[in-house]
Amino acid sequence: QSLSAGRPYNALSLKDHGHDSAVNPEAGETVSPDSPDVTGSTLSEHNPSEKTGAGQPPLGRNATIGPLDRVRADASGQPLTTNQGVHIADNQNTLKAGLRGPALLEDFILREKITHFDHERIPERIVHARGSGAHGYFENYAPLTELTRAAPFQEAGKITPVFVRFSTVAGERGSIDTARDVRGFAVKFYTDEGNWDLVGNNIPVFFIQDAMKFPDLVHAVKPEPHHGMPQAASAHDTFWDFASLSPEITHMLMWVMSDRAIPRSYRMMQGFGVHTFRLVNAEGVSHFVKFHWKPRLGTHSLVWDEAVKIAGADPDFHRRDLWEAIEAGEYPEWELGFQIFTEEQADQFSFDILDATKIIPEEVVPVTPIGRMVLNRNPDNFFAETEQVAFCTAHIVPGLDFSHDPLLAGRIHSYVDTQISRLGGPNFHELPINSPIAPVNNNQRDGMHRQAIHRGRVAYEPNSLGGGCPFQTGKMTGFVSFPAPVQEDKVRGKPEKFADHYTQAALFYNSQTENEKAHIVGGFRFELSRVTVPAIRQRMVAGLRNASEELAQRVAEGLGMELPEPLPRALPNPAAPEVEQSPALSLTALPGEGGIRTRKIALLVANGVAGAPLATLQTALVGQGAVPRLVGVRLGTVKTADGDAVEADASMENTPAVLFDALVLPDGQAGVHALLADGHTLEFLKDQYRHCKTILALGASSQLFDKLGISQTLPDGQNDPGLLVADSLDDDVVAAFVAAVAQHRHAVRDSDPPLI
Ligand code: HDE
Repeated sequence: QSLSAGRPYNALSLKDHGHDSAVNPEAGETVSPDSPDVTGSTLSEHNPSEKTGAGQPPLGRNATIGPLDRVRADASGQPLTTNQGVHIADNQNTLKAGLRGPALLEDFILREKITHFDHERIPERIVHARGSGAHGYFENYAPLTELTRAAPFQEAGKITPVFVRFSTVAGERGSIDTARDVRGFAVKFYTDEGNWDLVGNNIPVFFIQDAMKFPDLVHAVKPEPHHGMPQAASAHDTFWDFASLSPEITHMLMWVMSDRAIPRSYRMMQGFGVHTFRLVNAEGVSHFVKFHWKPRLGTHSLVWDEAVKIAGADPDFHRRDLWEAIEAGEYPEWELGFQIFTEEQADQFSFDILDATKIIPEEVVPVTPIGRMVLNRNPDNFFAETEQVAFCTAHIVPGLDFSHDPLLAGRIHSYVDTQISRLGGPNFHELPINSPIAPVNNNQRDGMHRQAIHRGRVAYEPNSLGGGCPFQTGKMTGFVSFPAPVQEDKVRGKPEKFADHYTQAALFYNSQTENEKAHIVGGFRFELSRVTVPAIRQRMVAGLRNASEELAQRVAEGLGMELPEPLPRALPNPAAPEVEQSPALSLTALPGEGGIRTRKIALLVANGVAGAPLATLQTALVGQGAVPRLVGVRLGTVKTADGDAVEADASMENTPAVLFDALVLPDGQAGVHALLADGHTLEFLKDQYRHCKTILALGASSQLFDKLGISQTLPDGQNDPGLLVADSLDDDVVAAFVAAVAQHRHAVRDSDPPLI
């Protein structure tokens, strides 16, 4: 059996995906017959968008494909023109008075090109500037007519197209993906009755309770204004100064110091609507709801040392992961769940459901599965789609409504407002990625960049000259606000339960595994160790004492400081919580479907390695949907011990260990020696080991373990289930390796400080 590059999904050539195939449906050409197709419809269905774009758009289910085709541009086979459509004869030289003479002002071709270039950039989002998007669809499981009249939930099997954007919050547009941060999880549903944006995060609570504090929070976490540092990081004085003076932040800090803030992949994180919303049925009956997205692949995270190293090795780590998975047909999937509860239940809870720093434990109100979301198409153009998409909490449809959460209220204003400067005026809804599938008819007119050409003399209502159109529809199809009764004094203040800042912070910490707790301690220690003003550190640890004495003690130890007196509590006697522990709050609660699909596995190679076992393993791993890569000392040909020639897919220098989920060390004495001669090898092995990943050593390569001083028996005497040693490769070894990789990481090896 000869060793080949297998079918690593990120090695799919552009050619495989039709970029350069210039398919011309007009000429009767079709695309490759093995395109992914979620409906089972055949590719003989004409779809002009096959002409352009990345990947192979699956037909049928993604209704945004058709509408967006009207604006898709494809220059294949076309002459170069100006913006006025004039063919350009020479795109190399400015028009000059003589070969060595001055450039001429009349050169409209040069001026148009440079002028357009000068204005290519738009303001980046004030928060969530860095993000990655994808198209897909939501499929509803069962009719929910008793709960809501919202279009996506009316029938079983109903498909609603979506566009999703994942993001970090604090970093600028060109910052790194693996910063410790909340991730945005924004979903635009193009429903039959208008666009609904569920603009959520991967963490179910927020830093603050009231929109009034948002600019303060963001100013504190963003790079400090005098010197513009640090980028994409909360580990600095101003953030922790604000945090230590804002006890309401305590619960959120537990989440952002946990591994939730460094996900392994966007495909492996949960999403949450955060606020309480309302579902309203056709009779006007309302229930409260909290929205949850649960990833099919389970929740998996990086570890901090790994996240830091990935930031250098591949700043686009999450963007690349999402893109490559979709290109390979490994469509990420989430299940949408509702926590549904009544006003009467809400009144009984120990916390306030209008307080975005509180969750409703799943043990108190279970999450009901509602439908699934699949992302099956990469955007054709990053700027046109991912950058110009404008999410807005005000975009809701009949059947949904807001609660009185004061954080949500500020958001309903902010998102429309911010697009006006970011996207250059009030017509951003006409940008193709933002325009609804539902028809838009109203009397709003003009403004910068208006696309629609409105016909007729009438732009007002009521009118008789336009036959009364467009007409208001009344309750049957129109949006009606839920008539929540309100009768109180105007006041600036908060309800009492909002002042319990610590009960749920404790609930979160106490619901984590020992390993997760240690990572939270490590998160606080790292961040606070970067704080230069000792008083801020003191105040922060003093606040943590109110959430968990154990946590405060461990953080204080880590910082080499005495435990300060606890901060005074705003609410000394909070209501007793419904639960003391919530297993659902641990990342281990959602292991996913198991298996190793899309996991990246490094097989180290050098001249003289035993080729046959690697080839067998490679085939087996590809069969399981994993992505094995041959990683060499250099790129180029490697000669195996049998004299076969194989090509390395990557080198240890260009693709270091942190970019892989698992490692295979090859057999073959000469090969192992060649690997040992390169210092990268031990570094590779050390990082894989330190980050608790699965390592399989075949035959002679177990010497590498000795060299690093690692052993299958851990210091506490336990066996390390992620460290596999085999004299030769057989089916049992392959099965044991696959099972170990499917564990994601081996927490028993984790130690603080690291063993190696
Ligand atoms: Fe946002 N937020 N936010 N936010 N937010 C924005 O809108 C804002 C909050 C979230 O991929 C901005 O279009 C205020 C909570 C996501 O394009 C801005 C408050 C949650 C995204 C804005 C919050 C979010 C944003 C910046 C407190 C989770 C990225 C650019 C009252 C439920 C969407 C933009 C995308 C973006 C305001 C708090 C999620 C400035 C005022 C809570 C996922 O309008």
